[in-house]
Amino acid sequence: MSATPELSREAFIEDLIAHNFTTYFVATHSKSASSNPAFRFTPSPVSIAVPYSWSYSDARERLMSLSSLLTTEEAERRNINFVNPSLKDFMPAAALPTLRGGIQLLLPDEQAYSHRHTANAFRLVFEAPESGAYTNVEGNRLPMSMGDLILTPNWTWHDHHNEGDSHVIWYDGLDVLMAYWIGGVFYEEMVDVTGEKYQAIKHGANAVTDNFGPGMIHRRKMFPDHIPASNNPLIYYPYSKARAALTELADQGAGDPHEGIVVEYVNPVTCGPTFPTMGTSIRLIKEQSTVEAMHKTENIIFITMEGSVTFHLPDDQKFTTELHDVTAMPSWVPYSITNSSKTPAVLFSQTDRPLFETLGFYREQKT
Ligand code: GTQ
Ligand code: FE2
Repeated sequence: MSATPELSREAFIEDLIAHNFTTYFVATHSKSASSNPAFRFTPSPVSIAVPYSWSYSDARERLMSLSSLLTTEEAERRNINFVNPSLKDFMPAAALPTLRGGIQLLLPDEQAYSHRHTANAFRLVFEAPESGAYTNVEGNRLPMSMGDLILTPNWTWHDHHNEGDSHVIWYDGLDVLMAYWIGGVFYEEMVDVTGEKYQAIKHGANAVTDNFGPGMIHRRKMFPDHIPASNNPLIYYPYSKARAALTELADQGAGDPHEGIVVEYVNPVTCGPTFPTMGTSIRLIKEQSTVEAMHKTENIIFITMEGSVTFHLPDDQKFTTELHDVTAMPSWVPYSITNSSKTPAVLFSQTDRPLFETLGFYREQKT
C-alpha cells in the first residue's frame, strides 16, 4: 500500500482520500467534489444551520397529542423538540449547532422523575396553573409561573411536578449539542443513586432569591452535592422582575438601534452569563419600531413572550411570530426585527455567545 510519486495528481488524491488522509488542495479540486466543501475557509462564517421559525401552536398541538400516547413515566421527559432542517441528519435534536430547544408538558398530578446531567438547561414557563407547578432543583422548590426562568445548571438534580388544577407547559433550553460534540455528556437517574425517584423539598424559592440581597450564599446548603465552581447559584428569575426591569428602561428612553432594550439574566457571582456555555436575555421592542440588522457570531434562539414581531432576513425571507413561537438564527446571518403593532413586543433569547466570547471568536459587523 502506498501512493508513489509516479501517480497522476488525480490518482494520488483518490488514494489519499481512500486511506483517510486529505490535503487542503481537495477543497478546490474537481475530482474531490465529494469531499466536504467546508474544508475551504470562507471569508466570514457560513453556518451549517439555516434560519428557521417554529409555530408554537403547531408544536403545542403535537405535544398535547403526545400526552395521550405516552405517560411521563415512560417518556421521562414528555416533550417536542425543535429541529433545524439542515442539522437533522447528523445532529441529535438541534435547533442550532450548539443549542437544543423543546417544549414539555405536565398534566395535573403528573411529575417527571429526578435526574441530572452535565448539559446545562433552563426552563421558561409558557402556560401554568395559578399555583402548584414547580421544578425541584437541588431541594429548592421553584414555582413555575408564566414567564419564570428556572435554571438547572451542570450536574444539578431536577424533577418537575404539577400539583395544580390545569396543565403546565414550558420551554426547555439546553447546551447539550456542544457537550455531545466534545464528548462531555454524563447523565444519571436519581433512583439509581439514592433509591428515590424524587427529591425532598428543603427550601422554597425565597431561599434562592433572598440569598442575593446580602450578596451571600450558603453554597453547601443550597447545593449539598458537588457542584462545578462555574455554576450559577441564582437558579430562579421570576418574570415579574424581568418585565419590570424592561418597563423601567423603556420609561427612561433606553435602547440601542441594533439591540432594542435588553436585560441579560446574569450569574450574580461573576456578573457573567447564566451558564458558561449559554446566555439568556429578554428584550423589549417598542411599538412601531425596528431593531436594525447586524452580523454577529452567535447562534441565537428568540422566543416571543409578548406581542408579535417580524424578522427580515436576506433574500426577502421573513418570519412573523405569534405568542411563544421559536425562531432560530445561526451565526452571522443578519436580520432585523420589526414590531409594527401598537403594543410593545417582548422576546426572550437563548444564545451560545458566551462560547464565542470565552474562546476569542466573538465578532460583529454592521451590515
Ligand atoms: O426537563 O430535565 O427537553 O433533561 C431534555 C432533557 C428536558 C428536563 C429536555 C431534559 C429535560
Ligand atoms: Fe434534565
